[in-house]
Amino acid sequence: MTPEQEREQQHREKLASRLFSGRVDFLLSAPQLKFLPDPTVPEIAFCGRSNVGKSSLLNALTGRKAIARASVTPGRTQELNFFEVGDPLAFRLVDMPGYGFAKAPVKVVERWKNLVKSYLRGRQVLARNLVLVDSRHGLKDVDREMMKMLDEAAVGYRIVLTKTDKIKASTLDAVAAEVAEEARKHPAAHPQMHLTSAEKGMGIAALRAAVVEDALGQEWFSKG
Ligand SMILES: Nc1nc2c(ncn2[C@@H]2O[C@H](COP(=O)(O)OP(=O)(O)O)[C@@H](O)[C@H]2O)c(=O)[nH]1
Ligand SMILES: [Mg+2]
Repeated sequence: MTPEQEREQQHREKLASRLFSGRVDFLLSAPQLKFLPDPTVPEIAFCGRSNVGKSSLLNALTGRKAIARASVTPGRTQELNFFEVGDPLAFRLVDMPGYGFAKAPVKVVERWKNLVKSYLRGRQVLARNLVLVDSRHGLKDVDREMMKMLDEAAVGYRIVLTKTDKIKASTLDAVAAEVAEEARKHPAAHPQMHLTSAEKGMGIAALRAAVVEDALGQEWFSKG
């Protein structure tokens, strides 16, 4: 990045952080499509294997200690959880059910797939998906299956590596290169990957700016 681009990026991150530090509220949990909120604003959805760090990332992005967890009462983990950002409302974040949990009954997995597939295919306001991948493990088959589902639904997604504080920089570089290489073969994968740590804050400001850009467009940053 040139110094000029760096200043521009810092400006974008500052504006995005300001938006996230304003109103963020849990809206509702949708166990079925008929419970989705009216599609009045853009949506950014988050998905990943259970335990990948999805709740922690949502909390870090919004600067709240427990906004994501607040909705995860027992039985709520198989639903689409909606959060609203901005006053006036600017966009929504959608916490999708975690996948790849051990020993989930076939019926539960089927129900999850149907809900997620129809949401991905039918949701006009869905602007981008974030696919979270644990940086210690890299891509697993369930992640590949999710990426394929997104390719087929033609929903663009960014890959976000989580928990980067847990591994050595050299190992992280290797995993990131491997994941990026594989992502290049997926038509709907965004070329830019995000390396994050919800624990240490690494990559969080940049991801905020990316989420705001995906939801509201590049123009939003120059409206000041
Ligand atoms: N060291 C570290 N641990 C993390 C990070 N993000 C999540 N964790 C831990 O990983 C576990 C699962 O996180 P959680 O956000 O609940 O995952 P979820 O199931 O995907 O919502 C928890 O014990 C978190 O404290 C991170 O960035 N760094
Ligand atoms: Mg969670």
